[in-house]
Amino acid sequence: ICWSLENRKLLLSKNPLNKHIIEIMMSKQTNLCVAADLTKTSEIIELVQKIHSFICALKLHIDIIEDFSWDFITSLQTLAQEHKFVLFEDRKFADIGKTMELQLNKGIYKISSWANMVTVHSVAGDATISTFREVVENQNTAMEGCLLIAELSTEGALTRDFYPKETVEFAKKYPNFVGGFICQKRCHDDPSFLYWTPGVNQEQRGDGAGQQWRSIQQAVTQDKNDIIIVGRAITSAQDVKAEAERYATAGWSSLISRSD
Ligand code: UP6
Repeated sequence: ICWSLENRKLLLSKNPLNKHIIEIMMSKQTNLCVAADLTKTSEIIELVQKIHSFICALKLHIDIIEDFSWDFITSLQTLAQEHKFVLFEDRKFADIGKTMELQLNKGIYKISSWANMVTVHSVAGDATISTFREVVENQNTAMEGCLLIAELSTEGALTRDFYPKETVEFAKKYPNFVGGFICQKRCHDDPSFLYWTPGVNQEQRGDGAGQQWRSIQQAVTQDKNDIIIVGRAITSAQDVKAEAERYATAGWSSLISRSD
């Protein structure tokens, strides 16, 4: 098995999301996804204007925004197009297929119309992935793929024992639609998936509310994840741009110096 990005790009032709992401990662030399957990659209746009050169993906929780508007989505799409990053809605779908379809397509946010990728819990079984596939195949959508949540970063999470392994089995059935996993440790031995990891902070180890953070070195070199998802370590920094650059540089050098 060869884990170099060049090799993985060749494996990914069937998976539009991963092809897109790996191209961005290689051309911008970054494996940083920033979690923009801010509640005002102007704060998110300002953040993106500072960090766009350092990210391959911008992760949102659209339902925490207090002044959502379609102008905001249009601005994000323009920035994403111009500066090359994907729009990632971390909705963590976890319901029956029909409800998931409605949550993807309807409501205020019409997620499937603008998000390039979303997260899906495997807890409801693989019907949710088959729903995701139907939406991508049958509708006019921005979505290129989804990530399955194999393992959560929180203390006491129930995503252990058989859970990551069974999640991987679901993903293997839909390799064109599942780009990879949200995990703490690389959860499968297949380089055609990408392994995304939250719970990264160079200075702090926890937020006092269950979140568990570890260093980039731990997340990428030891735990063998590919893409680091970083929120507050960057968004709460004094100098957001400098911090994004620091995380991107450290993340990328850990990734490219890893041989497996
Ligand atoms: N996230 C986790 N852990 C998971 C899955 N997702 O923290 O297992 C998400 C959170 C948040 C981001 O919803 O948006 O990643 C982490 O932010 P932080 O770096 O500020 O802790």
